[in-house]
Amino acid sequence: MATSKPLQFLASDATASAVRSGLSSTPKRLPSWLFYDEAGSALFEQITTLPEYYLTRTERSIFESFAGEMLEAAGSDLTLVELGAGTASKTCVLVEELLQRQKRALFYPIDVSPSALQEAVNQLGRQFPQLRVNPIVADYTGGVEALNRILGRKLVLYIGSSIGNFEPDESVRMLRRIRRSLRAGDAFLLGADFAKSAKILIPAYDDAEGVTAAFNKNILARLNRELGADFDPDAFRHVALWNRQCSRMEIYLESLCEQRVFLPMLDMDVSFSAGERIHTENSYKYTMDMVEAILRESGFKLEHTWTDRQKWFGVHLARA
Ligand code: AVI
Repeated sequence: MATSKPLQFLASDATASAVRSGLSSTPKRLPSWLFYDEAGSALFEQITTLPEYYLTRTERSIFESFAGEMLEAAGSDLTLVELGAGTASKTCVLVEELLQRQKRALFYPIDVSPSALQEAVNQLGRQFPQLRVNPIVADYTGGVEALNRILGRKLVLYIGSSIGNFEPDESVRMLRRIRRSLRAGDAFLLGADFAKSAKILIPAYDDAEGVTAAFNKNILARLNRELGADFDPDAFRHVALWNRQCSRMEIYLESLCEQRVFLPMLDMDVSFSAGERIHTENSYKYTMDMVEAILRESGFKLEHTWTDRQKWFGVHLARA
């Protein structure tokens, strides 16, 4: 009898059903939230430091230039909450400015990755003794529910262009849920990447070092780890395309040959033809009209937008 390697982690029901439906549909797709297991979250942190990936450093520069104005506009006596915080590396700038305005502050970073949150706690705790950091391990759904239970006047951050990985209708649904969890006086900061030339966008999603390719292929390695699948990540290539009409970067894994993959935990065989793709991610690039539309449709009022000099990235302050 054939024995297979023991699984390192068991896939959740959500993972199993997303993989089953995504790999049996035409064209094949996998949801981008599958990127973020421990290995994927670490690879994403690496992406944020790449020279081609302008998003993180550009957004950070906006915080560095305008943190004072942002907090002035948000109001006094604030509790900071960050959805999808990761290691909260950009939030330091805002925290530093906040602690010049109030003696103490509370910060609730919310993320799916316990190790990223631990790093946020260590880093911020060391740097800011007057800051109390209360990490919450949760996905977006759980994170938005947690917002309801946080007391005091909140400044909720949803930065890093995370909104870009949702389809426009999903973004509106999510923003609506965030808006419903805010009370009078609370403010919301949204970070979104602006549409720009393909010459800048494509390398940002297909870097020379191949870190984004490894991040994309980690999805296959994850299915091997959690579902016992036998994907050969080297039999796929990373593809990044700019879809101007939909204003989004599209990320795929393209099969380099005709092949069959077995996923024992799903009792599923998946065939690929040479050149067939799995669509793993969209990353929407916003125009001001698009930002205004999603905020309006979700019941927010846009109060202010800060951008870098090249207008590559925008941070938007909105209220319920
Ligand atoms: C997390 N998110 C905002 C990233 C983005 O730019 O869409 C994920 C990413 N995908 C490839 N590179 C980075």
